[in-house]
Amino acid sequence: MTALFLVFAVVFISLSSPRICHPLDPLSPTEINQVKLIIQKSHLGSTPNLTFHFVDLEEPEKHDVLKWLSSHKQDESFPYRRARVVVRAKGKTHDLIVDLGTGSILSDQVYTGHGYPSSTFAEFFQASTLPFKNAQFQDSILRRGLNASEVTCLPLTIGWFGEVVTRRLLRLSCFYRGGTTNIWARPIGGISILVDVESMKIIEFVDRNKSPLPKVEGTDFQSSSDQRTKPGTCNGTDTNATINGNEVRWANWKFHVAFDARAGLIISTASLFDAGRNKFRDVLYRGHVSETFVPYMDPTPEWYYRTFMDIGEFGFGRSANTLVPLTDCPGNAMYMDGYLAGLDGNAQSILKAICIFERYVGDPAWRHTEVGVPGRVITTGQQEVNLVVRMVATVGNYDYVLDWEFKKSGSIKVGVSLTGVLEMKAVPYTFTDQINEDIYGTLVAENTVADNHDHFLTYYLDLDVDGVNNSFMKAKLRTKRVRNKHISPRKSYWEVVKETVKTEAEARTQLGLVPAELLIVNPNKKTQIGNDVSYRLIPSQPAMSLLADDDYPQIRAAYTKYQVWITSYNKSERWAGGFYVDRSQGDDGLAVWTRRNRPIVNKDIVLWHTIGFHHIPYQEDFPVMPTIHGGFELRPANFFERNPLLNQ
Ligand SMILES: *[C@@H]1O[C@H](CO)[C@@H](O)[C@H](O)[C@H]1NC(C)=O
Ligand SMILES: *[C@@H]1O[C@H](CO)[C@@H](O)[C@H](O)[C@H]1NC(C)=O
Ligand SMILES: *[C@@H]1O[C@H](CO)[C@@H](O)[C@H](O)[C@H]1NC(C)=O
Ligand SMILES: *[C@@H]1O[C@H](CO)[C@@H](O)[C@H](O)[C@H]1NC(C)=O
Ligand SMILES: *[C@@H]1O[C@H](CO)[C@@H](O)[C@H](O)[C@H]1NC(C)=O
Ligand SMILES: *[C@@H]1O[C@H](CO)[C@@H](O)[C@H](O)[C@H]1NC(C)=O
Ligand SMILES: [Cu+2]
Repeated sequence: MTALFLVFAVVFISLSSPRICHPLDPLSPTEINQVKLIIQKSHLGSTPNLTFHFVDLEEPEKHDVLKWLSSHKQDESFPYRRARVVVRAKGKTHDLIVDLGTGSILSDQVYTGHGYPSSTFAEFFQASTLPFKNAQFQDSILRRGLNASEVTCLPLTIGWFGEVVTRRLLRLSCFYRGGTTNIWARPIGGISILVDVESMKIIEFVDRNKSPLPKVEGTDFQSSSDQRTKPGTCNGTDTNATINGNEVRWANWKFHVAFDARAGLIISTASLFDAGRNKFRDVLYRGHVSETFVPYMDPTPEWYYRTFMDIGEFGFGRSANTLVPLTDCPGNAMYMDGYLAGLDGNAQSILKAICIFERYVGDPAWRHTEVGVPGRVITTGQQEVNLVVRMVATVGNYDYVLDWEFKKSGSIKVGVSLTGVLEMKAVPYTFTDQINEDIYGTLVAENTVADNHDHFLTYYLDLDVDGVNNSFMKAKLRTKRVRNKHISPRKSYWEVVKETVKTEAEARTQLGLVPAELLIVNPNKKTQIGNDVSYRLIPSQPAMSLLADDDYPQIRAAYTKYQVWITSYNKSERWAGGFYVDRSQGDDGLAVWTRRNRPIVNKDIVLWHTIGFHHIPYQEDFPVMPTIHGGFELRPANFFERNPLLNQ
């Protein structure tokens, strides 16, 4: 939820560019550096303290990509290559499109709407050092009898609470290491420091000293001995996947993997080989985490503002880790590096940012024992082997393990595992009986409360099921009474009532209220026996935001009131909580776009799905939390003529 300084783990590089093989390939280090040069040569080049907040591939037009991919002239390079760049110059946000082919700036717009681009990690770092030059802070630390050299302050984004005029601000929260590396477990209660990022100055210092520092005992979680087996078995040749640039082929799947500073992992142009038809068939044009929302359930002065939107305020890619073989990924994993731009626009790399491996699940993919054939017992089946694409984002205290798991059955299982350390606050209590006020969380250790909060991860899923034009269908299960007693002694059964959803407003769905299956259907394609070709969304536990609609964080993350939305495809509508999320006011994003209530029947449509966790902390989550898993499955539904596992 807050930025750690992974910038230290980042390697500065100047590599020559690999050949661009796919129009959705992420910007290479050479291209990132080229973007910087183009900006430097422009009118912005002379601006002092120019900072780069966003440098990303400007996604090419979808029809151009599809045309290029389907033409058999893929040795020809894609006609254009562009970057979207957001820089801050003289207190203004410039939103630019840069053409890499011609080295020119195609557009430069000063953004004047609400919200800001995320602060750079260098700014987070600078902000975190400010208290140590501040007399009031040093005084507060001294009065507590603490050693300032053992204090870590971390910057938190502060959301928006109705202010008419906003500034780029961060709030620092401080922790005492003093014998532990688990800083989160030793919050220094009462101190709150507001930083103006633009002037890089402390503009408010508050100390409401009241709670003792939680003790150090039991907070550490670093394993003393390295419990991993020795590396060396880590050799990608164990996986049957073929990786060519960013394109992966495995079993009947073909897809593209990209690393993105904002979204983290992006899966594009995923298609399935259909042995029956002897061709690849489209499934997913593009899928990634679009936004996250992590509001804490504590209205007190030091906590109320903790209503993080990690993708827009920090970035999953910028928070990506170098994966550790045999802890993060198994021994048969292959790895991909990730590239992004630093504050100065220079390319940086995150080595081993993505891993790809075959998972021997240990379960049958299907099986059957047949005893009905006279004289024989027939048992057949197949083991399940899947291909997993993974990255891990550590956004301050939390670690998100993000998986895309491809199955030979045609399913894509999207998984999120949460682990890491809870956000905690210091309290005077050492036993639950002493508590007679609202503590907004759980006493997880002596003098330590972990606050209640939510995690909502919203996925952008541009499904193109067997083609671009799709519809959204709800197959509702409805109880039917049997009227005719002469036909059947049964009184009831359920029937399926299929309903094609006509508009964006109707498509918003709160899961679990009505039994229904949700399908993305291609109304132009049928199986040989006449069923609609489709994919089905299988959600896991439904959770939606419980905040009041008029609460400021909820206004910013209004889309979390429904777990499913459908939009009519628009290339610029990708970020569910808007593009400029830091201090945003809810006037961009899914909830706003869909007010147009566009028709969605037999159109290029995008499915948005939110996975939610209401997190009531438990003692087992201290001092570090065992992973908890959530996710969903996209499963073929009358896509194939029969079980596709039998054709392989
Ligand atoms: C540029 O940054 C430096 C160091 O942060 C600061 O001293 C200087 O005033 C800044 N210049 C402008 C024009 O903002
Ligand atoms: C404060 O901590 C630093 C670094 O941890 C240590 O070197 C120093 O001796 C400590 N000072 C006191 C007064 O304990
Ligand atoms: C991985 O396996 C290949 C082929 O067996 C071998 O050439 C290579 O040296 C191995 N790499 C490592 C790091 O063990
Ligand atoms: C992987 O390849 C090996 C050797 O080519 C083969 O024996 C094995 O069955 C393959 N595994 C899967 C899951 O396809
Ligand atoms: C999709 O439908 C639109 C009309 O909504 C039509 O213009 C377009 O040609 C269709 N695209 C494909 C690939 O069928
Ligand atoms: C695409 O979406 C953006 C943002 O909602 C909007 O401004 C623009 O008009 C849309 N374009 C079309 C063609 O609908
Ligand atoms: Cu949590």
